[in-house]
Amino acid sequence: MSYRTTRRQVLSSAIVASVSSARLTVDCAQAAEEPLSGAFSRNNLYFGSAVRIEEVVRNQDFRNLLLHECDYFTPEVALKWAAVERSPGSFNFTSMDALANFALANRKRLCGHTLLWHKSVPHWATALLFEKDGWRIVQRYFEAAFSRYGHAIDRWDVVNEPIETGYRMDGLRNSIFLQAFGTDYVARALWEARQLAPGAKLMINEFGLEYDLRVEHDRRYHLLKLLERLRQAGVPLDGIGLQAHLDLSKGALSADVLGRFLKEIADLGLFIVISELDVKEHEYILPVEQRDNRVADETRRYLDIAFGQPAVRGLITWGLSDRHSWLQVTQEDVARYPNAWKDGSTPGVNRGLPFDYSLKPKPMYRAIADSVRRLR
Ligand code: 9MR
Repeated sequence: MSYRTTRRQVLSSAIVASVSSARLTVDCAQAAEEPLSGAFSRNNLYFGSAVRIEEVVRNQDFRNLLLHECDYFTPEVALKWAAVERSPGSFNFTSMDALANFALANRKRLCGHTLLWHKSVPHWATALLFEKDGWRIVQRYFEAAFSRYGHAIDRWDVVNEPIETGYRMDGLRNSIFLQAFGTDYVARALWEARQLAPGAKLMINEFGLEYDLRVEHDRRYHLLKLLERLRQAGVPLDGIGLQAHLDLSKGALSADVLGRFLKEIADLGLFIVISELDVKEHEYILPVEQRDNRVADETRRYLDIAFGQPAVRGLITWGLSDRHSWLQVTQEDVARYPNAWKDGSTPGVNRGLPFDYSLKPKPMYRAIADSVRRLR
């Protein structure tokens, strides 16, 4: 697929070039059309990406690309508890400050990702959480985060990934938080956040909810039940982040199943953000063009369903370029093709983000742009 040829692209390239000098340094293949942020905002949506500020600082081209395409950033790591409070009561916000400054200076919005996540509890805290006033250390972290970024962050992932099937009847993850504080730790965290940030949007962020698989069906069911309980109890919850780590090994997406799930969330009065979109590939043996088309097709299928739900407010991809993706081609992926890459070549990186390793847009970029342009 060519990104250089259509009349609309040529026209919008001229417009883009006139609005921002920063944009002039963006590769012309990227600048060749209206940025995603523009297409999204015309539809009352936002587009953004997870970001590590260290990568922005190191790469001028990547910095320009982020500023060009996004109007929202999610800190990929910088705000997480284990990242900021390495020893009790001693906070290091250097990385998050740099990202917040970068966002504010460029008039971008920021997501508060993420406060309570079982995978990001500082080592020193694991025993302390079980002490009599163990909640106090959660409070201290919340207070530090909200007092520092309350002015810059309008939407917080207060609880991340609270659902896990196969262990408890209520589908709640048997996390350190549940063990230390009981099942109402989710509500408690949301109340705590509301007190510290009366005007912010408070969210739960969850993964594994996309496919027509038994386990994902159960995850959807348990998440909806949790949301229902929270709403009935009047707990301050405004929205849901659906991570959308798509996976080409998981079978077909069902418009029926996914559409109904999104509607049930919306019917509870909650808004939805597609919060961590990317695509894990499966058939690394195919020619690159076909791999990219498969990623793009899956993206298009998912977004066409998601954007059919008016409660969806925005889309964040989990990184913008394959250069910075958390998704790896694993040894198991390679082992599935014993006769491939015998010449010493490799499948390279997973190609599940809108821009490739050298920051050239891929068909996935086009799929995102098309999905939003087809909208309301
Ligand atoms: O992509 C993130 C990776 O770089 C970090 O090492 C990891 C631990 O902080 O978190 C990853 O991001 C996760 C996100 O915060 C929550 N959903 C799953 C993401 C991928 O693991």
